[in-house]
Amino acid sequence: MSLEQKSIPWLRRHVEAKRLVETVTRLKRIYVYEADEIISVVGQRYRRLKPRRPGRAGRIEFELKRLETVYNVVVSRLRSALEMPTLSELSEFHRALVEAYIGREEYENARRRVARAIRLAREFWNQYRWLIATSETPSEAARLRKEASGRILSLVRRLRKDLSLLRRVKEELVRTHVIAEGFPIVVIAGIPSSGKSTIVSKLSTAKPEIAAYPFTTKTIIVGKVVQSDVAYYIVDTPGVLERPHELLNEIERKALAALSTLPDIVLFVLDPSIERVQDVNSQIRLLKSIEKDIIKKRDIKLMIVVNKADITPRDDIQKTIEAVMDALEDDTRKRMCSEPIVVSAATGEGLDRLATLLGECIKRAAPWLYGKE
Ligand SMILES: Nc1nc2c(ncn2[C@@H]2O[C@H](COP(=O)(O)OP(=O)(O)O)[C@@H](O)[C@H]2O)c(=O)[nH]1
Ligand SMILES: [Mg+2]
Repeated sequence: MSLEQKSIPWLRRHVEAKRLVETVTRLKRIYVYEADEIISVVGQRYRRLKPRRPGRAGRIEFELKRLETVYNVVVSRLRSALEMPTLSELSEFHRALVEAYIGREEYENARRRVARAIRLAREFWNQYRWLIATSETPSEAARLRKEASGRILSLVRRLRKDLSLLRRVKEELVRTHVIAEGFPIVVIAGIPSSGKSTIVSKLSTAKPEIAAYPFTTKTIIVGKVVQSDVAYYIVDTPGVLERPHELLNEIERKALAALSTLPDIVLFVLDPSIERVQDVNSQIRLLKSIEKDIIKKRDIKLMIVVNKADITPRDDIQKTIEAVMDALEDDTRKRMCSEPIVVSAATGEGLDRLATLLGECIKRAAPWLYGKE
């Protein structure tokens, strides 16, 4: 990492954003074949082949051609799977997603096994083509060709899991193309049912699934917000609860990956209403863990929203704000976009103001796009 990247956090994020864009562009050009697809392509090509010359030499040449076809199809398809980037080539977010999705080791091992299969296929081809070329009879050549094809295809069959894992990772990472335009990113956080998805849907183009029960955000939903002079993404996440990392499910782990690597601003939603699924103290604890692990570590901004003003007494709202502000460190208070904003995502109260303040804060958080103040 260069000196600038170390000393200027926003520059580091800018570099990360570029990396993310590049990876997605690259991934879009890669096709990862599943084992069965490779085997079926081999079959098709095989059937099209016809002997070109009569006689013994022609038959032997034909067997050689058949094996060469198997080898070429297999190796070219496996090579295209190997175009998947290594972990170190990925952006921090993509690495965290791979980790959340299948694990780093599993990913690297899958790539390694594909590389090994390519080497072995090449060895078989080199060894058997010589044997076939020098065989005494056409039937001997046919037997050798069968044996060699069998061995090469069995390499492919043994890669069944690895290839489908690489394919899944590719598809998963390509889906992040929505944020791969390099605009700044607001990640929304808060306990389940605090109104995160409702806020995302009101502020942006995204249509998140909104329901009266927790855990409805089945995947990470990204909305784009375009205001007169600023554009950014707002990323909805399922409630990342105060649970140890090992106990999080896949979607929660992905949410955590997004939350810990993407944001320029964290928009934290509090629910002080009677409907809240966790009390205000637990919500503050969640905010404190985000303060420690994300806001401070990544040197980013924080916006606090108190939602459900339509069903919460003014008094409770005020007390919640005081408790939250008390709990935050001085340094974090300085990082806040503004004072906490009181809104009702349901009625729309306060949302225009929230949008305006977020837009202004984005400009400060992303000087590479909007210039320094
Ligand atoms: N009364 C009221 N209900 C709200 C408000 N915002 C969200 N809700 C409701 O709270 C529930 C959970 O909202 P949702 O956006 O799915 O929460 P999430 O789990 O944080 O994404 C839904 O039934 C929403 O309709 C609000 O401002 N006032
Ligand atoms: Mg939701």
